[in-house]
Amino acid sequence: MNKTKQLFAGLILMALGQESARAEYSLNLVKGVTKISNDIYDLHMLTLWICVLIGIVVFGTMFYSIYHHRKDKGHKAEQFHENTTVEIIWTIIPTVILISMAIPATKTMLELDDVQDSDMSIKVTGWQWKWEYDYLDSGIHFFSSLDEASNKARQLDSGIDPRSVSNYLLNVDHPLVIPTNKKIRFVFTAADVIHSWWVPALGWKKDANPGFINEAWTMVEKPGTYRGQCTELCGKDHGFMPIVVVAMDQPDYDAWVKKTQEEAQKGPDLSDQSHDQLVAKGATVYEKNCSTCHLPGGEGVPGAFPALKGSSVVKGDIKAQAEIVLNGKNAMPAFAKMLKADELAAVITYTRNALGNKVGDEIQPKAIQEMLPEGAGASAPAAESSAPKAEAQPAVSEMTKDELIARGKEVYESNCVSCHQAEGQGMPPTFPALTGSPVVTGDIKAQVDLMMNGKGMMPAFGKTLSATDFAAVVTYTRNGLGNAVNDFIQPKEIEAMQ
Ligand code: HEC
Ligand code: HEC
Ligand SMILES: [Cu+2]
Repeated sequence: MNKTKQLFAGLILMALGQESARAEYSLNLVKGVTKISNDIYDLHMLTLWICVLIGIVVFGTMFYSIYHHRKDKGHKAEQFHENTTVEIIWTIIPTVILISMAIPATKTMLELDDVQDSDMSIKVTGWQWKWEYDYLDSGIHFFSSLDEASNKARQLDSGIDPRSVSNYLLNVDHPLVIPTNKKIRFVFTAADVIHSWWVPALGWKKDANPGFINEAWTMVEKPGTYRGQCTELCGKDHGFMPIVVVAMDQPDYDAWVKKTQEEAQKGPDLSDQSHDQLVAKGATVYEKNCSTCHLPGGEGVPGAFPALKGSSVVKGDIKAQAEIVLNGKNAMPAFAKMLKADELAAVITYTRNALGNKVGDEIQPKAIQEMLPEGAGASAPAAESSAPKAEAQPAVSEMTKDELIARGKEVYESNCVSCHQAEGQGMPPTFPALTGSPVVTGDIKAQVDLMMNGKGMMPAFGKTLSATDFAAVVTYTRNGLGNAVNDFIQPKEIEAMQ
């Protein structure tokens, strides 16, 4: 009964165009905060008014004729066919109307698709169930998930009233921060299933498909916080990966970039922790990252997500379990890149000593750090991940081709896969394939040059990789990933060029 009353109240408020305290019942599209979103709004209004006008004219004529020319007044139906004048009029008028709508619509569509001359690019990757943002220019990289308050409240029988949570299901832990008045190009892809990135205030929505790149752009004029959601329909959990965009004026944005880069440099806390500390911290990490699939109590979803409660993997060798959590397995995502070493150690320890399990052991962040591929773990930009390596190897020494290839594979996996993909197949047309690439199979100096200085969206690696890593990855791309050029370059030669 109460529900019905609320519904009626909502409908009445909606009809009156009033805002209720709880939600906005506005009838029209939102205007948004970009030129494009305003253009789209204007286009919508133009078309709406044209339709209203047509409706009034057509129905007006109809009702007028029906009333004034009715039979009891003595009118007789006119019998005419193939009246050329009438046919010409009813062809020309709709054509003119259609053209008058098509011209502004085409203009807006072209503008919507024009990602050229952007000031910066952000790669957006959809994951089950979070978003990953890669700032291709500054190297900033992080994951953005549902905020903790919403996540707690949304659990079945949580006992928390969602109305007591501000921005329920529309808030995240790390928002996407962008500068105002800059043309920002987005490239969209996904790591698992199809997602869809939608912030109404920006005026558009884009699908994020695995193995495929979509593009869009925005330029926000006013600083502010703009909220949106994943609008993919397949699977309820897309409803729990909201999007928050924070637009800041350039000085504030610059300060944010600096702060974020400094934080990333700090890396994970690798100090040893007590068993109880790890378990306590692991509970939070588990709730945020694992409970969607394995469920809060660890009972899993039979047939889809195995139970961790009593799992032979969780009760077995701790290293083997860490291997699965770090590198993933089938539908289980790889967490090596998403969580820091201390968080990984905590959540692994937690699964073994909670959720009905009592193994009694723990793993320390240091042990996890050793298992991570270099450069993964901390959401550190590529620059930081390779810096310590350069220190560990002050003098560049001669290496054999095989040594270079082996090392190059590691460097490739932590610095290049996100764009050129695991097998070097790339994501054409945005990220070229390295397998069979004319650059990789051509002159080695030209390849080194391109990688030193970057090109378009290809970052410059001259300063971010050590001479050894640089030589190794060049050698690897030419002799791995399906290429067999059979040459190599020594770190010394790279050093001379850096
Ligand atoms: C998107 C869903 C999903 C999320 C999120 C997820 N897992 Fe899994 N997990 C799976 C699936 C599916 C498997 C089964 C993999 C297989 O064997 O094919 C699995 C397997 C496991 C296993 C091995 C269990 C066994 O008995 O085989 C462990 C341990 C595990 N996950 C831990 C975690 C931890 C810890 C987290 C959070 C950091 C996590 N998972 C997050 C889907 C998920
Ligand atoms: C942020 C995404 C990104 C990353 C990371 C990246 N690249 Fe690229 N790469 C590109 C793009 C985009 C191009 C195309 C540049 C152009 O021609 O405008 C490219 C081009 C290249 C080319 C020339 C290929 C051709 O056929 O034109 C080579 C070689 C290359 N990259 C190697 C690497 C190596 C090795 C790494 C890792 C050390 C790497 N890239 C990391 C985006 C990336
Ligand atoms: Cu989604």
